[in-house]
Amino acid sequence: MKVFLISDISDIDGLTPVILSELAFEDFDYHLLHVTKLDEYLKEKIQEKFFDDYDKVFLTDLCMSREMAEEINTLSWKDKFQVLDHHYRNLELNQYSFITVVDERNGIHESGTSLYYEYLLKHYRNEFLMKNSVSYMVSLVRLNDTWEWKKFGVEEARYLPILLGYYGIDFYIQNYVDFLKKNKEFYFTKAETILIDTEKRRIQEYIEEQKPNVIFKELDGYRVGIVFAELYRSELGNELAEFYRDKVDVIMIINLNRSLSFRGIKEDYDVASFASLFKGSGHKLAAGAPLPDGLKEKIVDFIWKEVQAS
Ligand SMILES: [Mn+2]
Repeated sequence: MKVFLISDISDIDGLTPVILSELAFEDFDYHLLHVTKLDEYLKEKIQEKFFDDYDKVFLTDLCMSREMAEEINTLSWKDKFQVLDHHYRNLELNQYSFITVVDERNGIHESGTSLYYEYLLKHYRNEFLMKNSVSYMVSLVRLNDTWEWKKFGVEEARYLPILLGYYGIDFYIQNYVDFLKKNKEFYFTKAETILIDTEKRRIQEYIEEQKPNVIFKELDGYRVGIVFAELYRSELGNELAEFYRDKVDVIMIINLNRSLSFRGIKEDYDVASFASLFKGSGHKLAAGAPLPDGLKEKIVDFIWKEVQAS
């Protein structure tokens, strides 16, 4: 069986399905992308008949638009696709046979990785997938992605994104494929523990540095705290939302090289619906959106004008 995986490039929840696929399948290829690029990518690849080479195409931690799903639904081979997603705004797409979206089940929030792992265990169970090391890593990813680690006090769930930051995507994947094949139990090595401790200190310093830089605004009934940052968006967003709890309902992080991120900690404020004002989407407490077109050029123009006026 030849398998193709399309998954979200932006965090460990999107990357871990690649690792799991390496454990589950012998003949396997993948492509990582940002969800905003997914429709375009699918359209192109369907036109090229790219998927003809594959028996199964998984999409994890992301979902196509309704229009795209509608288009795929007309294909005779649509059930070659299997979407496993947990973004609750896509729940209504469950009507399609090839889409499964689960946000919460029995009080537990799912993640792309946990849904994919469950699917693999059900259909492609093997000795690798059944290892404790694998199921433990999957649980860390889920706790991290849903931010439930805070509730359960599982500090270790913070560590995988830290290592991803150090290793980069390709090495992170290869490292954990090898590790999980070799080890029955999951653990962080001595060297990794040193990296993690150092990084934890740096994250805390970075957050402290950003606290006084927050710009306060209001939009659509939301009180917004805005910061410019490129690093540690989840840690930063959550901690700032906590720190400014009385002043803001949502934290907006502007990463000029990537995207807008939104983080909240209040159940009554839907961060994903706030993100939709910026053509974004996500979860109730964590969401993202693309940068406005031409933003960098506008910033440069603004700086130029200031200089010329002076
Ligand atoms: Mn996710």
